[in-house]
Amino acid sequence: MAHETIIAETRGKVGLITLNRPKALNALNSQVLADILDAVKAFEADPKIGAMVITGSEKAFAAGADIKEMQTKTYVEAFLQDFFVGWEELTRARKPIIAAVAGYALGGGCELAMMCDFIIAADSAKFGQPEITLGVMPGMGGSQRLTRFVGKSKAMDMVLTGRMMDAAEAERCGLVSRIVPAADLVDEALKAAAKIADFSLPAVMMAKEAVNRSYETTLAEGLRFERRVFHSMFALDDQKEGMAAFAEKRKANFTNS
Ligand code: CO8
Repeated sequence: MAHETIIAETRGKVGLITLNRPKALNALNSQVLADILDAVKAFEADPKIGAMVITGSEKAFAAGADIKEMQTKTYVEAFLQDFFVGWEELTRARKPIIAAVAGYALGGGCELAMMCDFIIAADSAKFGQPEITLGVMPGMGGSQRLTRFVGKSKAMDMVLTGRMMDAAEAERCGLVSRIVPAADLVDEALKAAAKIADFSLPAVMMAKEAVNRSYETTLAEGLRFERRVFHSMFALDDQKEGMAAFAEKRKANFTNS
């Protein structure tokens, strides 16, 4: 898959997307959006792919939405284009996506990472929502998703002061799932994605859907949803295989059926 602003490649059962605008610290412009959506769509449609990883460079996962692209926009243009709405499409991906973050994940970069299913951070990672320093506020989900990840007090602190948070603080407050040495970041993220991709794809997709549901509904509704989905899993060959493999003390051979 050839793209202008990303490199999309497969590593076994994993689709790897590397942001590739080094001169702009991977700032997210409309071409990056189009390229990422195109690659994700292709990986979603590829039955050999079970999970994806989105990463950037050692210096920057992404330093935000492209300030130079938005600088001269008028209100009417932003409104009519429903500026940034396209990124929501990424959250509709049904296969898991891991964000592997080294260096700066600022503004839209932090928001892109939060749109993924979980974040693995290099010890060099720095997260922030510095939009306030530009005279605006987060526009790709930061005011909502960051608050759900880290709670109101820390989200207010980040959004209102524009300060950055290092990897240790991000792990402490639940923004990232784990920290790894910067040199191992992509390998560790690929390892995690490969592990997911070896499980039953329908079970993985249902589990992702159920966890995401917890963001959108009450506990009682979420629990009902979980139970229904759990019951439906007994229709999967992979449930029979997974439990038989446990009983027979052997490795399961999932067939995604
Ligand atoms: N957009 C465009 N270009 C960028 C961006 C960006 N977000 N970030 C960095 N660049 C460019 C720089 O302009 C520079 O280009 P050039 O060499 O042509 O001048 C190049 O990348 C390298 O950057 P620096 O020289 O600044 O590198 P440093 O190592 O000195 O600094 C920083 C790194 C601290 C990351 C610094 O680049 C920085 O502060 N970047 C901006 C961070 C930021 O403010 N991000 C938030 C952007 S706004 C956003 O994401 C959502 C906005 C929501 C608005 C809603 C409207 C509807």
